[in-house]
Amino acid sequence: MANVIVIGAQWGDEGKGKITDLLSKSADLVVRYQGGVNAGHTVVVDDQTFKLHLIPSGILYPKTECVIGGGTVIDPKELIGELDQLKALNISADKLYISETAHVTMPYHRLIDQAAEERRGSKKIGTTRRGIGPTYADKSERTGIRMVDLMDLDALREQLEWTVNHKNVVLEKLYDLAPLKASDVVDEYTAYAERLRPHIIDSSLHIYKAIQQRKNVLFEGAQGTLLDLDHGTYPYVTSSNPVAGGACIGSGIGPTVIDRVIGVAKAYTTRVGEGPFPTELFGDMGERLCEIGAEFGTTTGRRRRCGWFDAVVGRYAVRINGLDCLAITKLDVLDSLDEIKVCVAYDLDGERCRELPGSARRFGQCRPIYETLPGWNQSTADCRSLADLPQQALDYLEFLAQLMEVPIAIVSLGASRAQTIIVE
Ligand code: 2SA
Ligand code: MG
Repeated sequence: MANVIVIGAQWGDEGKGKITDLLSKSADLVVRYQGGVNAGHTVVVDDQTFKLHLIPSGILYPKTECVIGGGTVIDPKELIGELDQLKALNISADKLYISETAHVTMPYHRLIDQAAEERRGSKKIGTTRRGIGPTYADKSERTGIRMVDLMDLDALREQLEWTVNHKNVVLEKLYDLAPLKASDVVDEYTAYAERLRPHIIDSSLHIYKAIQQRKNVLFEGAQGTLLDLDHGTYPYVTSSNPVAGGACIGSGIGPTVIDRVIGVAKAYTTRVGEGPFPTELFGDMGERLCEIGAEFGTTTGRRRRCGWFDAVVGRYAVRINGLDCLAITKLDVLDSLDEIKVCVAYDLDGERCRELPGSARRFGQCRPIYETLPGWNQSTADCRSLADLPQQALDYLEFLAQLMEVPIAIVSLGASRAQTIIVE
């Protein structure tokens, strides 16, 4: 297993939760390195469904340590809610570690995210409205509050007096919202600080020591490559770096310790939120994929936009992340289709194009060029090896692997741990 990064190769919701859950079994440490409560992982274990946002799904294994790294943004209220959920199910969170350098989402971040989205009108990004962008903006502006600041209550009080007054100008003057009372925010976050204090550590050092002891570390990306702040479809992106490179920055480790990068992609494509999506299906077929695939956001319940597999996006993800192999998920969702399309290139102003244009507007003008493959019209839900799969499903997977020039190492055929093929 060694040190592995798992990333989303599309627009998020590729099924990383299930793949990291499978790999967590052999991991000593699972690390979240970016994002916040905008992420949502659904893990199904023995008929119990867990919906986690910040805590890595590795927490479900008793021996696995979980780290919420310095590149994440933490909404303490939500995190405590997740801790309570685990407690109610008798799952220990003793092995959950939180980086002291992670930034904290404050009440004004949520308010500003929501108000800014309203104001953007037709230019809205379709954020999860969880305050992610404003928390990262404060980090970049160097006015953010970090977990380590939350631990120093006297300094926190002083810092919040200033920050809340400053944000109140934005809330009142820019967005016509009621101001916040600094003392209320201090009281609320003081209580959170006490609850989270036992979990706060120097996580970069903790991970370093684990690697020195030859432990297996799994770095778990949230969202996906096309939502990356630097490499996604800007501005329709999140405010962090879900790509493999983000794992080093967001965990505080050097790139030489990474042994393997696995990309997770759905057998088709989904996107939640606004922004270009060349293979999006608007008619019955889109409805059908959404219905069969149960494509609704884990965090917001929003309906996900659905479309065919886009190999241009796939190849891009292979390049940007340096993928060693792919995990293809939700292949079973295609079981009942007569034929399946795969986008192999785009038509942009009459030219055949195999790379993503740099501007979202130009990307929106790309028309997919499809190749059509026959479907298999039978259930794959109970297949446990490649030999069990119908020939057309094998051909489909082979076609994807050829287009992306990386092997497919894992195929997932349903939500449960058993519905998985590990390609030998
Ligand atoms: P934000 O809130 O600032 O990160 O939103 C910016 C864009 O990033 C997209 N985004 C996501 N896309 C897919 N899945 C995400 N997580 C949840 C899930 C989403 C949900 O697992 O289902 O429940 O709605 C996620 N998080 C952020 C977002 O749609 C914007 O396009
Ligand atoms: Mg998700």
